[in-house]
Amino acid sequence: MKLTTLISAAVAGVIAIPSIALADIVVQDAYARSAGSMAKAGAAFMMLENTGPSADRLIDAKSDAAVKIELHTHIDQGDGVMKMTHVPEGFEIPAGSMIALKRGGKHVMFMGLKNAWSQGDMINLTLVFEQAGEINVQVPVDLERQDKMMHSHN
Ligand SMILES: [Cu+2]
Repeated sequence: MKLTTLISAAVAGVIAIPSIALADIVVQDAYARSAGSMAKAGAAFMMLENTGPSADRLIDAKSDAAVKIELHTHIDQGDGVMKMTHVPEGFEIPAGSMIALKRGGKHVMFMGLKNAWSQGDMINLTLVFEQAGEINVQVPVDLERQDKMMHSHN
C-alpha cells in the first residue's frame, strides 16, 4: 500500500516537472552592425521563434562587447519620426510564433563598444528569457547588409 502510494507520488512528480520549463526559443538569422569604425554604439537584429506551448519574453541581454546592453525599440511618435526607446520589460514572444528584431524596430542595443566592429567579427551575446533562461549566441557583424525596410536611426 505504502509502496504503491510512494510510486504514484514519484510518477506524478516526474510528470509535473516538464510543465516548469515550457518555452523553447530558436534564434535565427542574427547579425550585428554599427555605424562605422568610429561608432560608440551598435545593435543586433535577429528572428526569435518560440516553438514551445507557452508565451516567453526576452527580458535582458548581456555581452562583453559593450559597457551597457539594453533592449530597445522604435516608437512612431505620430509625426513620422521614429524615436528609439529603452524597453525594460522586454519583448513578448507568443507561443508558436516568431518576432523580428530588425532595423527601425526592436533591437539589442550595445552602448560603449569596447572594440570597433569590423565586417565578419563575431559578437558574444547572451539572451535572457523569462522561461527559456539564458541562450548564448554568436552574432556575426554584417555592415553591408541592407534591410528591405529602411528607417533612419538618428
Ligand atoms: Cu537602440
